[in-house]
Amino acid sequence: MTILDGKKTSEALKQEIAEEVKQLKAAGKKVPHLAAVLVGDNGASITYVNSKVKACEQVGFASTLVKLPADITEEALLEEIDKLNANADIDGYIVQLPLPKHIDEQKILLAVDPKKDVDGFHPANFGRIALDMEAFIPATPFGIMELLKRYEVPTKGKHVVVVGRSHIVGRPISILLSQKGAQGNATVTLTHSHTPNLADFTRQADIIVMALGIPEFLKGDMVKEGVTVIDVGITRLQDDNAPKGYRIVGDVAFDEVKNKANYITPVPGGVGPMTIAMLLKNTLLACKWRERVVSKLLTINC
Ligand code: BQF
Repeated sequence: MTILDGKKTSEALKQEIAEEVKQLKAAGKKVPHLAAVLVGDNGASITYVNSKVKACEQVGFASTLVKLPADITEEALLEEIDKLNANADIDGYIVQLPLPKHIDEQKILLAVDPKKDVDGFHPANFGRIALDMEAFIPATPFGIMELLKRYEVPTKGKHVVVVGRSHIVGRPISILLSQKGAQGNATVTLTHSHTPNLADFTRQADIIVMALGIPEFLKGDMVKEGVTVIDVGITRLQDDNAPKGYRIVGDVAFDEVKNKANYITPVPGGVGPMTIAMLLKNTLLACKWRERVVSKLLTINC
């Protein structure tokens, strides 16, 4: 059994990104600049945004945190989005989800310039992914693909069972794993809350991606010997003995499933840290792609 160590892998990735930033600087170019919009004071959201800003510092990116009150109107938030779209120094930005209930999330995500959409949540990016075009891939599925790549987990001809059809994880990862290419060429079954006898599917799977949000849902008797298990769950459970008053639990009963698994991601320290690293990767790409556009324009002007 091999643990797919997302913490270690994300550190290696960040090192590589930091190296590229040094080279950009040495060449007299601007460093990548990520902005994050945080609306309200949801505890988990604050934690996530803070780790993104910290990760920017680690690799030498510039970062901007736009903090907005929970009662901001949709109109005022859209104005902030417009400002970020127009700000030439910002290569990419994210709007931390979830947003307060009075705000239409879809409307906000549609307002993000797809070229700055480093979360890959704009329909233009989703469509481009589905059509095998260059695009921003949402950080969590992108991180899963990178983890599979670095550990050389075979996917070609394998049966992948994805559990959960969210726009951010389940849907996109099912597309990516079925695509042509090194980490693709899998046969993918996308399951969800209306799938009868889910265990009949998971027991057949060579690779299981759990993105359901139910703590320790996948038990030992629901998987076959030699399975690869990717756990995307991150439920916060109250734990008075833990330093923060809670502990993070995945969708997999790790201690049961690990005995049958060939490869398995832990929680914490699996997919989560990869998500942060791939957001940085997307921001670096945004910066490079913008550079490419600018140099094309210059060529025309000359
Ligand atoms: C780890 C997220 C649900 C809704 C909105 C490291 C993260 C999590 C876990 C993290 C997530 C989940 C993020 C670990 C960002 C992943 O060590 O296991 C990092 O920061 N994430 C988010 O920004 O918004 C979410 C999950």
